[in-house]
Amino acid sequence: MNKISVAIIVGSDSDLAVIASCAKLLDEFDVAYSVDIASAHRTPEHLRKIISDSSAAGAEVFIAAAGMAAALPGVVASETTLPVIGVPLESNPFMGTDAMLSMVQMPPGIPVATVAVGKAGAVNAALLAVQILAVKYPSLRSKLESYRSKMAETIKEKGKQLRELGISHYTTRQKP
Ligand code: RP5
Repeated sequence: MNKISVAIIVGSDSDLAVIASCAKLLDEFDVAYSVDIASAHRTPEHLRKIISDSSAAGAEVFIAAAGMAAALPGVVASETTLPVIGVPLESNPFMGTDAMLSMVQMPPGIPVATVAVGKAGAVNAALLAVQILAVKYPSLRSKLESYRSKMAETIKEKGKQLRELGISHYTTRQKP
């Protein structure tokens, strides 16, 4: 997978810090990606060009992250038949609920796979993109399996460390 497999688009440079978790995870899976800034409302023509250039460059999945009245993933989805994952980002005063509803409430016919708000969503967007690509690239399936095994091991290890410290769930709950 040397060509661009995932095209990440953010609505503003102010979104880049959160989406860094997504890019980092794609790096871990050795999945190639591009990152562009384009806004559905502020730069609609530029956005259309990025969608078209990314598709021509070999993008197979789009990840679109935006906050506020986040039309970005929906507009991307309206311009391509490739899968589009939407990451709603937090902003005041609605803490990402505004962006989430803009993404999840797409009209029938133009779906956006909306993930969690913020950093959790950025991580899950990368994993979902890898899972979509794994249908075509079997080598990614074993990487996903080892990612999950490592995650489970890390959680079990944390529980073990708690027990070694003599702290159990029960005693933690008894504290005021
Ligand atoms: C959205 O508006 C962007 O995705 C960003 O989350 C939000 C605020 O953008 P800036 O004013 O920080 O550029 O379009």
